[in-house]
Amino acid sequence: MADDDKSLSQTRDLLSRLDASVLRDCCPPLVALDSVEARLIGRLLHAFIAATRDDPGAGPASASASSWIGSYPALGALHDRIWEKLNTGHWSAVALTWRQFYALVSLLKLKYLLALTTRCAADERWAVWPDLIKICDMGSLMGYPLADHLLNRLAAQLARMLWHGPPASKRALHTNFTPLASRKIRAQGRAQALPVKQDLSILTFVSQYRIPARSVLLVGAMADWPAMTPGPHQWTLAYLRRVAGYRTVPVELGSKYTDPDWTQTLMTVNQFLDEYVLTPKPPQPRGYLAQHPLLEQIPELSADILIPDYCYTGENEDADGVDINVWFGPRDTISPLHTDPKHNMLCQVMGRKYIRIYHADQTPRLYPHADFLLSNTSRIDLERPDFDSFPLFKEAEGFECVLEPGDMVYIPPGCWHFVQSLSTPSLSLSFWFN
Ligand SMILES: O=C(O)CCC(=O)C(=O)O
Repeated sequence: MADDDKSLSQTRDLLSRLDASVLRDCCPPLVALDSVEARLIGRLLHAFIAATRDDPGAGPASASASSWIGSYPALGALHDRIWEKLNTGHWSAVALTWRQFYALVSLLKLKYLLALTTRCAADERWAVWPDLIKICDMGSLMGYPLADHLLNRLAAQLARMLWHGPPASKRALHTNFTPLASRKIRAQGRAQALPVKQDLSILTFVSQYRIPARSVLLVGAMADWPAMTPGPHQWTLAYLRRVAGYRTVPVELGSKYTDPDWTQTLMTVNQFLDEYVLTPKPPQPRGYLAQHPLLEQIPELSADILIPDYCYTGENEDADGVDINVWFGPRDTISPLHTDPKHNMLCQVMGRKYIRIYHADQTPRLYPHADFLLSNTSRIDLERPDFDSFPLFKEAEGFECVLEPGDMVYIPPGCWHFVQSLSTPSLSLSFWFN
């Protein structure tokens, strides 16, 4: 059996055996439901699973239970209904049950479509693969990690199969792309150079920077990362397309999160690269794949990086306590002046970034928003500071640095930072730790 066929049949086996375990995961919330509609949807899903369990390849039409629901359009209608629930009101108020349903319906759609692919010619089958990966990612991002992140694992497996599939399924990689530099640093106001260190020992880091909560730039600190080393795992756009191109990720749209027209959407990494990084078309808003745990979504990327030893100088004994997020985009993405509650090592993998730092003792000169949700964000727009409204800002003592590939900057908890990308592309990883 060819490798692809073997993976395909393993995927199908996995899916055909999942019903019991997924239902076990779902049953407690289904039983505990207080909404009539959710209970009804729960029953329909049970019926759908029962109807398709024995013979997924034949499709549900032949099954006896709930025959009216036994069709893909019916499953699609359920999917749309649940999607509507996920998009009504604030995300934090969406009941967990709807997210579990969404994950379950995504799994069922995948199972159904995969079963149908057995009847397709190979080229037709590959053509639907990106859609299958998208179903898994949407179910995983908007849904719930049912059955030990099964949807995410399936997405990874399907993406790998697609990459190793027929050449026609591989996208052309941009070879004629010229990196772009930013026209100017946008932050106004006085600042002095941030202290720079090389080969900083853990002891010195702790005594001179971590304990007194002072920021420092560590140059050349990522030299041993496979992601930074020429070779098969070096992070280039081509590599990211190969490993992550068909995966769906959240993208922020707008110049910065404090702007009223700022919003978020979901798209594949390939689409983000094509439309927002390589050839953005003004006046479309700037796109930023910001603060996303991409390494959790695509665990094979974790093998390409090393968690800085500095992250283990506090309560964290292992990688579990370190939150890793990716910040990827074109030049001139802006993260306005804000603080975070954890220690941070912000590491630059591709391109360059400008960082403005104000230590926590400068807070009275930085005018945090009064609104609780924005209380970690300054009211000062560093690109156009209004000195009349915020006169103390003139006295704020800031530091600045430019992160080059391979550099990392330590940002203590509560320390104000403003970040602007200076190149297309720019990719950083933040490591938040205790
Ligand atoms: O890189 C950025 O745009 C912002 C990074 C940041 O704010 C952080 O790592 O906490």
